[in-house]
Order: sequence, then C-alpha cells, then structure tokens
Amino acid sequence: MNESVEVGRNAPVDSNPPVALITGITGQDGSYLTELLLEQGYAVHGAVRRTSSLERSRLAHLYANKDLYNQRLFLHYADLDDPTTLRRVLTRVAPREIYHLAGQSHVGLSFEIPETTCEFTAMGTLRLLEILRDLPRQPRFFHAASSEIFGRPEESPQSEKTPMAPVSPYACAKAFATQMVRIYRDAHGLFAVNGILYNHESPRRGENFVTKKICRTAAAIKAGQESVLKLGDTNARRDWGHARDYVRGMWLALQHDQPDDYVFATGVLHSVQDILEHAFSALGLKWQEHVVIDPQFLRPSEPMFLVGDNRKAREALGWQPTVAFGELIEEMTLAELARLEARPEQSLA
Ligand code: F7E
Repeated sequence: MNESVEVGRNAPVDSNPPVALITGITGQDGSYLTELLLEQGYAVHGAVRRTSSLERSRLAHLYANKDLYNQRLFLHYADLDDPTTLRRVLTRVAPREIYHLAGQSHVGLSFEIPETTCEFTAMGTLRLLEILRDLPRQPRFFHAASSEIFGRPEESPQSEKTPMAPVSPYACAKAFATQMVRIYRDAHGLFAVNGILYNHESPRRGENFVTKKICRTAAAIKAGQESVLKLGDTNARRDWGHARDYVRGMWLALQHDQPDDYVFATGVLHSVQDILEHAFSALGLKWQEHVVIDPQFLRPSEPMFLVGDNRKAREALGWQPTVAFGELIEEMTLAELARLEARPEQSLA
C-alpha cells in the first residue's frame, strides 16, 4: 500500500448507515462484496494486511473515488495473526456485520505451506470468534467456508449435513474453522454463519487458480505472446459459479432472522477440460494444440465429486446462481483479451 495513504482515520463509530467490516477486502470476493454493500447504503470497513498493495488492486476504482474513500469506505491495517490490533479495530468500528473472507486460499500451495495455511485460515478464524465473544454488542458474523471440507464425500451432491472429510491442509484448516463457527453459534450464542462456498470465479480471480490461468493463457496465445499452457489434472471436476452471485449469498445469509449454515453452489459438475473447451473456442483456438501436462501442477491428493446441493439457500434465502458455466468462462476469457489489447506490452511474464 502507498505509504501516503491514511487508513483507519475518520471512521464513524455509530451504525447509521449500517456498518460492515470485511477481512480479505482486497480479494475477488471482498471487492464484489464491497460494491454490493456500498450499493445497499452501508459504510464498509476493510481489514488489510500491512503488505497489501491497493494501487493496482481490485479495489483501486473504489479507492480512487473521493466520494467513497474515507467517506463510506475505510481501510485499516489488521492482520489475522495480530489479535490486539483486530480487537482494537473491531471495537472502534463496531460493525453490525462482519464478513470473514481472509485466509490462505490456494489448495495446492497449502501442501507446501501447511503451517501458514492453518495459522491464517484456522487460527485466524478462532481469534476473531474469541474477540467477538467479548464484545458488548456482538456483530453478525459470516465465515467463508469451503466445499473443500467435504474432500472425498460419501454423498453427491453435498449438503450442509454432509460429514467433513478434508484431504488437504487447506481443507483441514477450513474444516476446523467451520466447526468452530458452529460451536460458537451453539455454545456462545453468536449470530455466526458458515457459507459453504463451492468454486466461484470471475475476471477478478487470482492468477494461480485454474479458470483464470486457462483464460489468461488462452488470450495470450491468441495475442501471439504465448504458445503453451501447462496444467495439472485436466480431468479434475468441480462445481464452478460466478463470484458476484456468491457474495450476494453471503449478504442474504446475514439478513436472515436465524444464524445457520448454507451451501452456495450451482449444482453442476464440470471438468478442467470443459474450461479449456469454452475458453479456447471463444477465441477460435483448439486447446489440444497448446496444452501440456506438467507434473508440478498435480496435487498429492484431490477431492472427488465436489458438487453442491443448494436447496437450503434457495428456499431459506431466495438465493440462486444466475451465471451459467459457459457464460462465466467466456466473460473471463474476453476480459483477458480486452486487457491484453488495452496494454499489449503486458505479457504473462
Ligand atoms: O483448482 C485442477 C486442480 O486451484 C481447481 C479455491 O478458491 O475453490 C478453490 O480451490 C481444479 C483442481 O481451485 C491446474 O487440481 C489442474 O482439481 O482453481 P483451483 P480449488 O483447488 O478447487 C475452493 C472451493 C476453495 O475453497 C479454494 O480456496 O483444477 N488443476 N491443473 C489446476 N489447478 C491449478 N490451480 N493450476 C493448474 O495448473
């Protein structure tokens, strides 16, 4: 972040307009959720890591808007491994709602850095719950849980009742955090909600996730900047939806009169090959001419048949996914091509 940017100043402490605090505000979901909450009239506070850069981030368009930044959008330095600062920010901001989206979110990477993953994703969530427990006015709390907690499930599709069976350090950390949220809801009476989120993507997705990697490289191949796309398991299958739909689910879950857990998913399985088909054909290319399998992208263990049963979210919250898989991949691919055409010198390197 630019050192000249003042964060945590001028933040109002009352709750009119409604106040929300988001951890992970600079991520894909954080940026869409910020837009949604600002549209709904909220004042939005974001906890950002000391190392976060806002200059070219997904928040840059909001942060550059003088009518919003430090008026209805406020940022505070607060890391998940620093409970004193988190407590100070939470006490000062006194939010009505907290959306906890931060954490180490890359499954493959979690095999390389399991301790960091558990520190942020598991312990970071517990620390927040402990702070909330002591607050005089407890905010409603949303935790971004993950379909990865089901790992190799005994049933498909999975629902809120499906037992957890994690198969990666990331999934294990998320399973811990998800169960802690349930415990704090049941034992301490917190309004604490798990949104069990299946894969959700958009043009703002991080570059090391498979949808973005494919769409980005396909566009670079079309632009003549790349010729090869290296991938891991192209037969891997997931339930992919659009991130904008999933952040609406987060908000709806905190407006309900009871705290509960909800699966947010499309209910449809697709393979990595399906992404390749849609991305390359949107550009008039054949993926078979460019894709090679590189063992460095294979994972030590893979979840199987992660597909969600979203009936509870539909019935209780009136939520539904609105963007079909093909539409999502085409949007991401064309956004990458447009980005390259706007700045042709910006290659993948
Ligand atoms: O992998 C396969 C890979 O990294 C999807 C996170 O948001 O969703 C995300 O986790 C699939 C896997 O997402 C490559 O092995 C093949 O089977 O895009 P991904 P993810 O691991 O499913 C869940 C719900 C979360 O909670 C996570 O935080 O694609 N795959 N070849 C590859 N994946 C990557 N990244 N790179 C490849 O080259």
